[in-house]
Amino acid sequence: MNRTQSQQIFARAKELIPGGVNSPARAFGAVGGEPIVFDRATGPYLFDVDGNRYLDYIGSWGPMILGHQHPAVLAAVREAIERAFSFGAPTPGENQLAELIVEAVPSIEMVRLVSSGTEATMSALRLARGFTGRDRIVKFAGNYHGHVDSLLVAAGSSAATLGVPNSPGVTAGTAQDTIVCRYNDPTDLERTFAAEGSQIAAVIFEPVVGNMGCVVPTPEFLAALRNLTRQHGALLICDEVMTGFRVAYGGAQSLLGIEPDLTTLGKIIGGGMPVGAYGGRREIMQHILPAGKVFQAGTLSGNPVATAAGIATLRELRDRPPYARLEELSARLELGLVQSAREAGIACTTTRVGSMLTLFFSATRPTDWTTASQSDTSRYARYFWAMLDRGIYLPCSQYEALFVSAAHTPELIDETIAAAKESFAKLS
Ligand code: KE4
Repeated sequence: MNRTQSQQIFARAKELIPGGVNSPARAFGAVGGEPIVFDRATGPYLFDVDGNRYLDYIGSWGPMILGHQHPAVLAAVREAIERAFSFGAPTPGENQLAELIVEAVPSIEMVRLVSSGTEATMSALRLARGFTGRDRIVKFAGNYHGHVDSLLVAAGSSAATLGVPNSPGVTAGTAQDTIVCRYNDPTDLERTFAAEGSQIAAVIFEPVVGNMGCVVPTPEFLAALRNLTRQHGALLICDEVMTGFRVAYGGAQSLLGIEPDLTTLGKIIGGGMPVGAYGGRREIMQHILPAGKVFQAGTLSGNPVATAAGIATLRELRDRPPYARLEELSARLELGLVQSAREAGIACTTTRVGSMLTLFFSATRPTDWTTASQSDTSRYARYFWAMLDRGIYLPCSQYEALFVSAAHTPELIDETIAAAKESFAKLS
């Protein structure tokens, strides 16, 4: 494929923007080479600045569940722009989006809109600390919740469960209030609560992990999360930024039967525009300024153009649910990938929940970061490029999930499987 324009634009980008990207996930760091510069998108397709077409399995890292340029979303945004870009004041759309979220997710009685998933998780943690008066938070290795200082923390030394910064600029003082536990390990969580329970404000977790590749929780782990937090007076924060409205209209919590105290959302609720949200029990949310004393604010929170895209997207998902079709398409893709890898003699496993799927280059299905990080990332990189050269745009890291959209078709899934067969043949 000719990517001359892309290379020229990206060369200039690297002079203007750190790493040439406005988010490191896009930089192709895990697969090598240079990212592609895109020009436009429609349905399941992306088109780069050189006119090459790709079948999109990233969907802007999750938001584009309906596919690109869905007519209803496009019309809603066009109509909103004609009225105003932004007021910095209440608008009817904020109520409409809040209503849709509250109706879809029973554990959310009240919700605050923000402009990104990071803002949502950052605010939820501050609220949990303000509500409980406690300092400690618990997260899990392999879970990503945005670039919040207190969550950019790696597991501490084996002796201490307290975290250590995993980014320059995060202070030791911040990291020491974060405890990093092992995902799917109830005993580790029990041990942590036994030692620190009275100081823990909240536990935040991905209900279906997307950020170490797709990893699912065990029933025992889910029970430990809910029981231990309730027993020790800590809040359970379910980070559904990726899974919200993705794996089901009610999010992963509706599939897993877990009732968190707070939920964070993003991605799909903006339909591709910048929207995040955090919400939960009314008695907790009422602590947020100006109803309560926990400060949180945002110039473009609830922006009318962004909320218009989110409202149109959620209404489409509510009124014409695509989830059964997404399940069929995604199961077809998963089966095809597994069979193709097996025929090529390549050790792979898959984990899938609805239209969220990861093909791990590993003989064992990961259950936590320790097992996920044993995947053959260099083989994944070669697979990524072999597929890209066949017009299939996959996540540029083994530790991400791919997403099938409602704009995909069985024929396009079969094209993807055919490309995978050719790609696996090049790997073995
Ligand atoms: P944003 O701030 O990027 O909108 O959301 C942060 C976030 C929070 N929680 C979960 C579970 C998330 O997956 C994310 C962001 N996901 C990454 C992809 N795995 C976004 C891609 C990027 O960082 O550019």
